[in-house]
Amino acid sequence: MISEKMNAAFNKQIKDEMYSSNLYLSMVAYFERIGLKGFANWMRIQVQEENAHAMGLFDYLISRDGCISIEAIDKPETNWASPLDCFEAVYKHEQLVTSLINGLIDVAEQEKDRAAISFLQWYLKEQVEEEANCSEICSRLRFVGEDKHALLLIDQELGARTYVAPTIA
Ligand code: OFO
Repeated sequence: MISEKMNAAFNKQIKDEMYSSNLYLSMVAYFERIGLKGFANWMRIQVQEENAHAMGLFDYLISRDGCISIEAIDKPETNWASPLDCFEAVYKHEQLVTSLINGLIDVAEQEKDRAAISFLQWYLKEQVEEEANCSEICSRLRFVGEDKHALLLIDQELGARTYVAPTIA
């Protein structure tokens, strides 16, 4: 069993994770367009991670005998001025997601839903990692500036990222 308020908050977060997935898919297209395949690969993995985050919430809500409602997802941006501009948008978005997860935990606390509080700890820790990863890439992009050779080295490195399915518990 789950309270109506908690149920609604979970449904909203499922939608927000799916928005993240679509936003990053739009970024895959951007990086493919400008020929940075390694950056595109990094974003493709980000898409898979966001789908896993959405499904983690989806399956959790089912396990609590909740009621799933798939909400409409807003259209994401399609263009960015530069790889740095794009990664700054990722960083800003992940900060927003962190505040959404905190809000979800606030609801769980109001509802005295200790099981949900415990479940959401994984998402909280994941956000720390998400923010740290994109903050680091932003710093490196700022450091290389207009140096195209250095940009290609970063592209090569990001191209090596592989997907590891998260164990959400
Ligand atoms: Fe789901 O963590 Fe990024 O948004």
